[in-house]
Amino acid sequence: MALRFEVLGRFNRARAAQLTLPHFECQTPLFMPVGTQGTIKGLTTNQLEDIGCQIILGNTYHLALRPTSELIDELGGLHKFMNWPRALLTDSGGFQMVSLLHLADITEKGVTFQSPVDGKPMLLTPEESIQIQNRIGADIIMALDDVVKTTITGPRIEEAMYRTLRWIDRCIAAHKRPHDQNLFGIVQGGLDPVLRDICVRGLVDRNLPGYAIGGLAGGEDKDSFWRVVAQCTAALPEDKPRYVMGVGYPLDIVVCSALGADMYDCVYPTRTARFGTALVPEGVLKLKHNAMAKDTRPIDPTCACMVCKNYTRAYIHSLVTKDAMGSQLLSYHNLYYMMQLSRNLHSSIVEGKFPEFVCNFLQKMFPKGD
Ligand code: PRF
Ligand code: ZN
Repeated sequence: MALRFEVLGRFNRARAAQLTLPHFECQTPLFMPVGTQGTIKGLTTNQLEDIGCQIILGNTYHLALRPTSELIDELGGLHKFMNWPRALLTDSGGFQMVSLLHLADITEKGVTFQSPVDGKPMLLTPEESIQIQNRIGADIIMALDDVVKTTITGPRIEEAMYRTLRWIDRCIAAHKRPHDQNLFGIVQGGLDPVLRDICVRGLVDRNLPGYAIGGLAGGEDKDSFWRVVAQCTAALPEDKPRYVMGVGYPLDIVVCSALGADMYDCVYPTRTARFGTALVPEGVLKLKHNAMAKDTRPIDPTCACMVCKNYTRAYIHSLVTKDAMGSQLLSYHNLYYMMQLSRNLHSSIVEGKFPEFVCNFLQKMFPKGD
């Protein structure tokens, strides 16, 4: 195994840990920003280090198409290519194809899709996904899974779960760098507790270095979402990291951490920034709003980030949708907010103050108690 996971503190099911990866020693719970073409839109890797970012996600699907995994490999791997010295995680690519290209078709062989470059049909097999991720060289690589929307029901959910279990063995067999890359399995099974249970047991039997909970954050209600996370975290090993994929909103991260999850990724903080929205303790602040035009306060007067120390709401309002600097400044602030949230979760658990932290967080976000 190419990782070490040491729990430093607990509060009921919540845990704070040190996750040691080949390129970085991380503190959990942690949030991972999502990049596309080897970049987090609008931020330099130095800025990402400054805000305390520990792991970033590279998108296998985008990188495999352009500049291609062969080229990244030839140039010494993605860390070197994008000048990111800390940890990297790549997703297997299947989920991105299914969610981005509605043309994707899944069979036992793999995921078939039309190349957005030349329109030719292409097949991504579990073996190929791992080979591509081995070339990219991230600290954590993800198994190819069969993902279905949680909002659909019926036999397709069961088929996808069993296929995900069959594919994990093909992924394990294809993995050539277990000494310096950690292959995580992904729990599927929709909202069905029986299917989730079978999947968790199957993956735990494979003794992988870490586990992800997939197939969520796709439009299901919060109650079902939290129920599945609670069930999976309770059944996954205590001494391995647990990653909830595609999550998300600050509130969801706090709840999932209380349920014993450790890692998260989502495009939300950077995507919402590009639409002019800032994350603040009260919820969100819409910088496009006319009320911002003469507001000389920072985005969040309690935020210590570079943007809040230097710029006014009025200035950012004037840039939003007119100049790339508007979304760059907002992305910087939003990711700083997510990193601060991760740090606060970690330290409050270590210091035995997790309930106080959660109460305080909820009180600011829902002052009227709703
Ligand atoms: N599987 C993979 N990537 C993902 C997900 C998944 O289930 C999700 C959750 N919908 C986000 N990203 N491979
Ligand atoms: Zn700020």
